[in-house]
Amino acid sequence: MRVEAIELHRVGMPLVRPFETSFARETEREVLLVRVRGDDGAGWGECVAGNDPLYSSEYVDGCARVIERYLAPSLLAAHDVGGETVAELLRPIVGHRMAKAALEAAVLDAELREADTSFGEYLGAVADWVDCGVSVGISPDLDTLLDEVAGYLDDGYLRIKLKIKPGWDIAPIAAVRELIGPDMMLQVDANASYTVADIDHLRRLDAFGLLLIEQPFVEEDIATHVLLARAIETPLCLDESIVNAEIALDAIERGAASVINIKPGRVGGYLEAVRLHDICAELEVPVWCGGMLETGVGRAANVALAALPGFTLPGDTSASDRYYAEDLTEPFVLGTGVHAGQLPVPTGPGTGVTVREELVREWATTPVVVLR
Ligand code: OSB
Ligand code: MG
Repeated sequence: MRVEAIELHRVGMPLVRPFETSFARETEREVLLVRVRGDDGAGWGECVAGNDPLYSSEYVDGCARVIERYLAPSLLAAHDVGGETVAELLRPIVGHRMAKAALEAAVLDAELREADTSFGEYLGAVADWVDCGVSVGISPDLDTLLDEVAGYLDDGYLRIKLKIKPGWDIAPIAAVRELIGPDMMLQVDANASYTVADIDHLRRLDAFGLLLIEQPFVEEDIATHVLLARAIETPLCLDESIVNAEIALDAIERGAASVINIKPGRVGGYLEAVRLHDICAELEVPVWCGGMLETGVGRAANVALAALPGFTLPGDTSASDRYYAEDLTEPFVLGTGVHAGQLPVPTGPGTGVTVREELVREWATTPVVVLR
């Protein structure tokens, strides 16, 4: 299609409860949505960058700026843009994967709506429902943590992920394991907050029957992950380090990770996420779909991705109400009965959800930017 305009919308979304990690305590997300208008239809994409560059180098203002100054002009200048050519058109601009991913998602959404095809069908989904886990932030104290986890068990989540950091690890993990019993899937995410000096300490996590430990060390430090992987029984999973499919292949071959968290924003888009999935499937490395506190716009596409066959572990694809009192699309609600703890894969064209444009307008934090 020919891209006629690219709109940047910024929306303030208060979280239902503060979300604390080793790197930040967030009470509100400022969501950057991009809308691509083409000669045959329009589509939406969500940029998953955080408010500040604390999880990775990208952040909302930076993404808006790089789209305005570099990425949108490249798409607007191209005669023909398709979901499958966005990454190639934007390749000269180094990095900025979350910004690129949002544009690619919007172009795909526009194209797929026009073709009457869902994201799931297009990406290769093989399931109608996906298993969901929930990512639980660092709490002020153990009682508050246990209350929150108990609520998620009642909701039906199939797996609990605890955020950990030095000083908040053994005690919360032990308490939650005690609460949920030995069989419930439990994993932890350190968001790069440990160092090589913590290897002996981290070996103690083997006592808790964890599914995996996610990203204990900094993004660039594959070597220390290899050391830890050799020292513990618990599988290691990488998140921040995995910025494309080749890096994942390298990390797996070096023995730094035996599980991969796939986040489309972090790797530059849904198509790179599928390549990463395919490589892992070939190597029989289990993958799961990560999350970045997405609204329904990003969640819809994530749930479709999580329905690919290699996604054998529950994702951080939680229901809308885990994050937001009101979502920007129709809400994602966990199923019941045989579908307890699962979300349905949207079946409508494109992402299959409708953006509530009146909410996007009402909750806007800045005027809309229209690039032509
Ligand atoms: O490390 O997986 C992470 C949220 C924001 C940034 C990084 C991470 C997270 C989460 C929450 O763990 C995932 C979600 O529920 O969307
Ligand atoms: Mg993580």
